[in-house]
Amino acid sequence: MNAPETSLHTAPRSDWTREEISALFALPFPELMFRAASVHRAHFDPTQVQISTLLSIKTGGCPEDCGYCSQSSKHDTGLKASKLMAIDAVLADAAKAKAAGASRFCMGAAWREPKDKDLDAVCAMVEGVKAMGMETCVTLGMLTMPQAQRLKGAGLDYYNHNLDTSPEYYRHVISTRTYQERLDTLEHVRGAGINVCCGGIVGMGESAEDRVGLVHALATLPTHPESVPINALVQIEGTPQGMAQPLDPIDFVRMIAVARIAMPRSMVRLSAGRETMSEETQALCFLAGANSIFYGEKLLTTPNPVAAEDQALFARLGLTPMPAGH
Ligand code: SAM
Ligand code: DTB
Ligand code: SF4
Repeated sequence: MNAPETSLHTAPRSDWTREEISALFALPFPELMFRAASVHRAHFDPTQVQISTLLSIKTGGCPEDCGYCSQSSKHDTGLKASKLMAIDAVLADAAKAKAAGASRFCMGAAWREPKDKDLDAVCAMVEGVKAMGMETCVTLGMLTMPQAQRLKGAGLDYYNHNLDTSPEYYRHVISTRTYQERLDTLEHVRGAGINVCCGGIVGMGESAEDRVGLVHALATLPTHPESVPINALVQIEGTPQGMAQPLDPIDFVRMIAVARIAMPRSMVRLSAGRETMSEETQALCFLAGANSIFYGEKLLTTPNPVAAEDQALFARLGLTPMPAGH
């Protein structure tokens, strides 16, 4: 089938078919890039990139078996598990991130789901970070509706919970939590009035059709996620995905471009994987419509480009950080 016309000023659609998404991936690269860049500038200033800093507030020892993850207790990755950080220590790190220029602070915990007692501390962290004038995001695993409502009450702006891959490929990557459970958590987050941050990972040995399936699953959610992180797999020794075939960088750029076209008003985040990505590939991702990155020398457990490197890249490309509140 031919790729659907790319309309610039219509409301975001949630009725995408797999065939339409597949036809976008199949476009000649210059045509795909032109369409993605046109959609991007119809909704955003293409020179602005939102910057978020990540902190792992509870590292390792996770009971889930996600095949890519350094923090699963099911894989022998040599990572040392630690308890939930103290509130003061988290706020001190948040202050450093703000001083370095981040407008959003994202806190991640290696839990299947938070215990209610843990949520007390996380709510205090959210309140503290918000009081500094930054947007807040947490990723804590599965969430019930009352838990989502508590986080909303603390002022949480975004909750990150990824679909990770297509519904078909999912069982090859994770066995301890179902796709439907992920969709249920997303519904609770949305129902509580928190912005949704939801995306996935590419480079896990999935087929081109699975990448179509992931974009389709995201773009047919009743409301598009406000933030869509596209992660390039960071290979972790000791995990089942540790030996996956690296992805062609052009295919990664295509993934960003198709996500941008399918979810025109969402922030598309060029997420994990930048440490080993060339600056030229990153530039193509920005041209394809990526307008958010993780900033600071560490993601959760793996390295990210240091701030000075990203500042130099922004200067080289004429990009500027997006102010908070977008
Ligand atoms: N435990 C929570 C959960 O899984 O919902 C939150 C933290 S988890 C590390 C957040 C997301 O990071 C995962 O869903 C996955 O998409 C991404 N991620 C984790 N390890 C990764 C890796 N090695 N490479 C790329 N992305 C990764
Ligand atoms: C997301 O989609 N990517 C971030 C964030 N959400 C929490 C995490 C990336 C983790 C990369 C591997 C690590 O550092 O452990
Ligand atoms: Fe646990 Fe999240 Fe890692 Fe899965 S991705 S093993 S849930 S920390």
